[in-house]
Amino acid sequence: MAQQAGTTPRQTQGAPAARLARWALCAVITVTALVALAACSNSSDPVGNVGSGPATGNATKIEAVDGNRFTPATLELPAAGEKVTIEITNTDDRAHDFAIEAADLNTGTIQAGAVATATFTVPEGTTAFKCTFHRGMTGTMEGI
Ligand SMILES: [Cu+2]
Repeated sequence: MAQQAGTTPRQTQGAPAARLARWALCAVITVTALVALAACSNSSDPVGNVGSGPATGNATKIEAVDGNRFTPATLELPAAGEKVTIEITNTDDRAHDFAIEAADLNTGTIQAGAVATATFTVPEGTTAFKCTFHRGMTGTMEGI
């Protein structure tokens, strides 16, 4: 038997209240699952002169590694005032990012196995960098 457009077969299982209760339960389970997923999947958006993929020219190299660490954790850069590119390779199996708050810069999420670059002018003195996903995943850089 053909159905009219815009109509659905009438459900006959259960009273309306029971169907509503099942629907509400499904909605609660779905929302809970989405919230749990969001809580364990880190992400950040790119800010500043950053890019994905390897550097095209000279770059200071750093890796994000297993154990929520950067290596090396101390970077020696050209003299303050010079432009530098840092190439960040994520060799870990979880996502990280690379941010320099003093330079208002963030690569955005670097997925496992991915490479990103950050280009900026070397600040005076010692400058901190970090992964915004993992507390304590930090390092410092200094112009030499
Ligand atoms: Cu991290």
